[in-house]
Amino acid sequence: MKIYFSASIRGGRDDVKIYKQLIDFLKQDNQVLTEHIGDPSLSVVGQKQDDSYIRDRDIAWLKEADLVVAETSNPSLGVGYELAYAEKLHKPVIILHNSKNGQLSAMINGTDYFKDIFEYSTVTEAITILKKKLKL
Ligand code: 6IA
Repeated sequence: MKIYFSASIRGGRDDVKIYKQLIDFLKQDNQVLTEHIGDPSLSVVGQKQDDSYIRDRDIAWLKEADLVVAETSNPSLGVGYELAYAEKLHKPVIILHNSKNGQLSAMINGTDYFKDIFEYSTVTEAITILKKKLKL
């Protein structure tokens, strides 16, 4: 299965280690199209002229994906945009939110389409949720 993993980049990289662990788990049995999100060396600054390339490439991957997994703990405009886009494309979506980081946006939590929203507090717990949802 092709998975689009969505998580904060310019919104802040404090949780990058968590993203990497979740991606490493998902990669065991799936193709993660956005593996770079777990790369700690991915810079949060970039050339503005690259942004339309990044956006169009990401949307192409989103269209190709069988499943979207979003880690929403660190608020990110890009993740919000991707979730809204995934809803429009009727893609299955799993949302993981670390309860330590405050409440999930009402615009995501209040969207009926998003049925699989899970709060977690440790990576092990998040992986257990993914295992259950992916029936591993
Ligand atoms: O607003 P954010 O930057 O936090 O948005 C993060 C989300 O948008 C992620 O789920 C990505 O799929 C997408 N995204 C945002 N920036 C990039 C990116 N930049 N490369 C790939 N996907 C991205 C490369 C680094 C750049 C800052 C120079």
